[in-house]
Amino acid sequence: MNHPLFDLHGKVALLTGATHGLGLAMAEGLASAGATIVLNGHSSQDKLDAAVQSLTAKGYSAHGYLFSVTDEEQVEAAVARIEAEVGPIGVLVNNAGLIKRIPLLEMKLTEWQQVIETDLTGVFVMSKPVVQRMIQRGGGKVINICSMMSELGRNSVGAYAAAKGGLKMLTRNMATEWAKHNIQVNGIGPGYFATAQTEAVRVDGNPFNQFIIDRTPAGRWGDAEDLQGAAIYLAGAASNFVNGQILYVDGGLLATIGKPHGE
Ligand code: GCO
Repeated sequence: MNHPLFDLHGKVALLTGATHGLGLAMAEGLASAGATIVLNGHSSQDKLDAAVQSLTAKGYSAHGYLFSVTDEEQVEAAVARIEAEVGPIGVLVNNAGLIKRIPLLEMKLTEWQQVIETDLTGVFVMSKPVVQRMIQRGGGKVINICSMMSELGRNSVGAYAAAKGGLKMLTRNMATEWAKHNIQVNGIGPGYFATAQTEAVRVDGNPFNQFIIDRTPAGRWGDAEDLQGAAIYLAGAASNFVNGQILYVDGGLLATIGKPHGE
């Protein structure tokens, strides 16, 4: 039996963009603490079904809904369906996001807009109908997935950094406006994790791979499971007086200026 402060039995958790990677790993973490899981995908029903199956095969309660977090009508319809078919959403994890590694001067406006629309505006669109219902029920939890780029810049990820920096402040403003309704809004800021999103920069021989290992005091890339504890903490009663915080799970990266290679 889980400690009551970390027990999620009876809660429905919706995670966006969670058919793979960190989103699916966080979903499994929340499921292991007792939550009923609702996964969102935006394009592939097959990927969504496979993700749901990966959880139900382990005995967890999981459901899948295909919609785009950037489409207000799809979001509102999906929230109504989820609450009718699964139950009231007690935990919302805004994880859906994309990255385009293009230097700013080479980036097209449409590419910029796509990143901002999904990674920042999508959180606003997704949260409104869910939080309106949470207020009616007396409370809830919202967890926004931020990034190292919420705090730091890096060549070629300017749009992503602008979105994730904005998401840090959106998290604080959501917390400011909704805490009085017993809704705790916080963020998780993953460091550099070994996922499909970072596969391109982790390949052997890519200098960025060693750079990150040197730049991270823990001396390794994160594993998706490393995020599960933070998700359970922010989804449960243990964080009922925590508002507007970004919990960085980064192996110490933000704590240091780094060290010379080999030190
Ligand atoms: C990059 C990486 C990062 C990580 C993550 C760090 O290209 O720098 O993809 O953006 O994915 O966001 O927190």
